[in-house]
Amino acid sequence: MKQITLKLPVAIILIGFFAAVGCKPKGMQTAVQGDAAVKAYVAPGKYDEFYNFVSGGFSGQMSVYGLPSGRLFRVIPVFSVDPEKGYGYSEETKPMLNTSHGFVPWDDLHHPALSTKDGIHDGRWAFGNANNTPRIARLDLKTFRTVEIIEIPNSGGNHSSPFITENTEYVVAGTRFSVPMGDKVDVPIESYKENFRGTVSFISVDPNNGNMNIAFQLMLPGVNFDLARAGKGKSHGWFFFSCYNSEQANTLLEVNASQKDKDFIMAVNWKKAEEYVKSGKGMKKTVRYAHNVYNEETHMATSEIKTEVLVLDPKELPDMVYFMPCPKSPHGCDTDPTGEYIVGSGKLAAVIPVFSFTKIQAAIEQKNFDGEFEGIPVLKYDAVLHGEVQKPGLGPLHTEFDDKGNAYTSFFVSSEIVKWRVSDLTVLDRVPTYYSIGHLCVPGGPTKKPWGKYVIAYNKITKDRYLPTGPELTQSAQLYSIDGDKMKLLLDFPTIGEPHYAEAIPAELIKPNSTKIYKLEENKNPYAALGEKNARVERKGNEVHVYMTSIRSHFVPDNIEGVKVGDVVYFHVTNLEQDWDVPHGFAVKGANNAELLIMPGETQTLMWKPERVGVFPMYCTDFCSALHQEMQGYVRVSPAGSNVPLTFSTGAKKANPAQ
Ligand code: K7E
Ligand code: CUA
Repeated sequence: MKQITLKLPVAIILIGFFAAVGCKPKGMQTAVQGDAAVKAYVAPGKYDEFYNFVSGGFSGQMSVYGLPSGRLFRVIPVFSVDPEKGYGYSEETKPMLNTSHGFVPWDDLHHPALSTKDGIHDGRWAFGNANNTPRIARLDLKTFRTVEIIEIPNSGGNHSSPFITENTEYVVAGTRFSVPMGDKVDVPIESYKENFRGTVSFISVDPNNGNMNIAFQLMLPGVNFDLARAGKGKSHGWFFFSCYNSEQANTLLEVNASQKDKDFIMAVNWKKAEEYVKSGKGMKKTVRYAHNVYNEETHMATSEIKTEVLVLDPKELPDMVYFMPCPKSPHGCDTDPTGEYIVGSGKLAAVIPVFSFTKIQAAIEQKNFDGEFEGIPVLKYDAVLHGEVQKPGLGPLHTEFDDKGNAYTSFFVSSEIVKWRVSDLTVLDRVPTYYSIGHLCVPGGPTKKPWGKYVIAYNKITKDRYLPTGPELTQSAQLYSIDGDKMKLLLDFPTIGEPHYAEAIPAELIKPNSTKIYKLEENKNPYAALGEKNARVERKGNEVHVYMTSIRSHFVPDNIEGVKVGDVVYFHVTNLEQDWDVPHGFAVKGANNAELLIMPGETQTLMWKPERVGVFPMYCTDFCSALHQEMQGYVRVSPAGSNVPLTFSTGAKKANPAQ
């Protein structure tokens, strides 16, 4: 207890800084200057230059904005159910949210990662991490939909994720919480040092179809892995992870994990790991994790529970993992476009250390070690350091890069973005953010080819920037131009959920490939009604299957009788439209479920358990034509045991359109 009270001033100093500086930076400006409005203005009917994929944090979603306008285009449900789109509510999408813990309808998404080839954005996929129940999702950028989710076993929380290698060979997942693993999991929490372990997972991505598979995991000492970046260019084949809590504390981390002057950045030689895997090294461990895949032909997700993972132990397999000391609880860990420099951002550090890949290689070669940490060699700080950015600001978090050799680091405590030159570590410019920036994003910033032009701040606190909306204000981002020597604030725009990281990509890499419709002739959903003549209602015991079609502006069938209390009704609705941007919706009164939103050519299924007798309206929820409001029907529900016959019709009195 004595030790704890002695160290509390660290936290108090931070809170003090935050209150004094973080919330009210000096020189606060509410108005932008000069040509800012013109630079952020995208005229009505004109397209934006970039897509911005922004994580939703605790909303579990990813949202898509245009840049420079800040206009919101779409909210893509990833780990959270979304009644607007029926995601997680339709029978077809429920399996996407299955895990070894059962159906998990929510998560905390921090980091989007856009796929790359040769280290350059290729516009194929976006990946996102689930921080809470460890998972990685893959989104298809043709459809802007979540098409695959893989759970990460042996992980206590998936924060250091999903960062990708140069050719999207792997997405990685590092555990934030170390936890006991294997057979011995019922242990005292105080036995952290003996029993708790961390892992990082390398998940391979099939270059043809994107399918993910856990290739191998590294079993590591119990610490907290925070963030990561792949090497690229000359450092291709390596991966760098920041970690804090090298103190291995299990309580009051704000004090107990801030004791040491230095924590670590972990360097992993994943090509070496691949060699070990090829030569049959590593141990197969029994685990349980879900792998969920959405099939675009059946319009249906399937979930499979897998039971094995390959684990490599760097204590037994040398030359694969090294630690580098890094001042004070590093958060961001970012590699520059050349791959030579690795930037570690210690949240409590007064400098930003920049490591040199060439020096790391030399230090390894010369065994220039500073002892070991839990059996893993620690490289000498001075031997691997390119240099330190002096007096950059307070509370550095994350760094992105432009195409001119400059870095942009976010500072939470001093609430600013600081621009510095990578080669000589000179600070060049600083601008305030409103307020307390977390991540930042330069289009292409984490790639070998930054597109530059803007830096966007994703802020933690909004305070006085927007009209108040009760106790919680909107979350917010700010757009700055970086094409001149000085950064200039152009625009504030609100965001959905809490934005952590984001990536931006030129619109032209995505726009031409966007899916417009699903072709009806390719619809392999087993419950599809491909044409009105195939629409029908069938009873199987207490299940009633309605094979329904929708087209402007009616359903077939739209009158259904003979459903009974105690039945389970499945409305399989096929949207027969083959025009872009003509979804139909479907909803039934009193359903303990959401709506369906069915894209042209697609089939989706709503399950309904009618619990009372009556006639229940059903209708299309998406305003699809001048006669949208006429797009409606009725289901008659009779008492259990009633002998009202099962009939269905549209536009006729009890005539079956199929006959
Ligand atoms: Cu800095 Cu979760 Cu990437 Cu938020 S994390 S800021
Ligand atoms: Cu279909 Cu409104």
